[in-house]
Amino acid sequence: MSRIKSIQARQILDSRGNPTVEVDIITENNILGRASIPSGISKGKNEAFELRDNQDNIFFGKGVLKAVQNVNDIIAPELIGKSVLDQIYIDQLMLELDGTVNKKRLGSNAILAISIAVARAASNELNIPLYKYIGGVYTCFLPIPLINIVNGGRHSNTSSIVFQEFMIVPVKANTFMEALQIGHKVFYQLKNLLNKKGFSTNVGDEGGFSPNFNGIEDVLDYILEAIHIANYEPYDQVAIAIDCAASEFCVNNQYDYSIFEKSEKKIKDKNIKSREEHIRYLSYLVKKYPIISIEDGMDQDDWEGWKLLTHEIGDKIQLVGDDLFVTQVNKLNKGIKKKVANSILIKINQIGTLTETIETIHVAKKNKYKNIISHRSGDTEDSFISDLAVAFNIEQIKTGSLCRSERISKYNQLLRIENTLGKYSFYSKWN
Ligand code: 2PG
Ligand code: MG
Repeated sequence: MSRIKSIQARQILDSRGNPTVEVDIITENNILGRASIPSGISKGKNEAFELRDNQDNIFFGKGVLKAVQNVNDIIAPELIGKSVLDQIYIDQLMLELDGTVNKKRLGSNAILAISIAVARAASNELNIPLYKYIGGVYTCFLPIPLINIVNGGRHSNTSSIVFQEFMIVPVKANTFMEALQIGHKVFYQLKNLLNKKGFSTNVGDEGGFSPNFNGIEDVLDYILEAIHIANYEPYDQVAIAIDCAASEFCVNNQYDYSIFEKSEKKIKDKNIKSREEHIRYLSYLVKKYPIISIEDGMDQDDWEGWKLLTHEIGDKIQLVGDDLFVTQVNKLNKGIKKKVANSILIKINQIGTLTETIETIHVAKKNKYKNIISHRSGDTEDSFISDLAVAFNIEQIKTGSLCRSERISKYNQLLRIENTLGKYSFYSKWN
């Protein structure tokens, strides 16, 4: 029953137009499970290996035909006839087939596409919504969205802002729909404000605005003003979250705030902060603005800095490890032991199978680290992460701004889930 009849991988394009892997799994009952894989640009160095063709003249080397071939020629023959209900077994089989620590042989993009397609095929076979198939009958919480509103760092080539993401957090809403409506109001008030000042309102990779702001505090001032104009109480109703993506601007243990500076007058040395100065600046920002979450405040290798930062503000706000933990149990365990950060960003393609992702989520929960489910800056219309968030009653999701269809597809899936759960759905509380 529910056995795999065929597996077909193909190359499709992600939101940046770069190739990515899509997999179709068809069961003997002719039920389809389809999945496509996202791709980051500010990657942690310990992420699972994303296999690319590296042929310069085709898609600038970003083709994924090798990964597609690995699915069709190596993995598929092993999985035909296996039941899509045996998720853990199938994931384990693929890990053994790969045989490397970081999925270098077959590619995490090949393995993950199958892993997710198997889950989807199983939920379709059983005719149970995906979130319920994965999480069980008591799944009922809709996550708080960390809504991207300004893009900087590597996600924009028009802004010189060194921090990668500025997000708004509708902490007090009754429903997920209301949370989006609050976010929408602030997003468009910010757009109006920027328009009035003659700034561009073009958007970056994750859909946030990215004009050439005059520094980090300038961005935060604009966001705060937009929250005020929208008539919300900063902090109590709408708070701010930041992803510094500090690994992208840490050079020789120092934090270079001018690394993305586009103007001629770049005075490099003036903008380089020592680890301590950088931490002091972050805690100053937390005092001045309604910031409740900072992701990757420190570089992925700066464990000492992470310790200091956690000591400084870890009891006041959420400190999220992204590049630091790369969704991997061993890295998270190291963090728990060293008492660094208090939350973890969960990105399925940093680890590469559904089973391993869920293991990491459980370890975090057990140790009272918050989980935040996340998209990637290059993403597709696949909304799997929305179901994943609800499946484990995870309180937060980060999936971009309120524009660009690859971001909206995640919000729309959450709206569908909220709508189907009806009175049995609950919007998560910030705590
Ligand atoms: C991040 C992610 C997603 P990327 O740093 O958190 O927002 O960016 O996918 O480019 O790694
Ligand atoms: Mg990040």
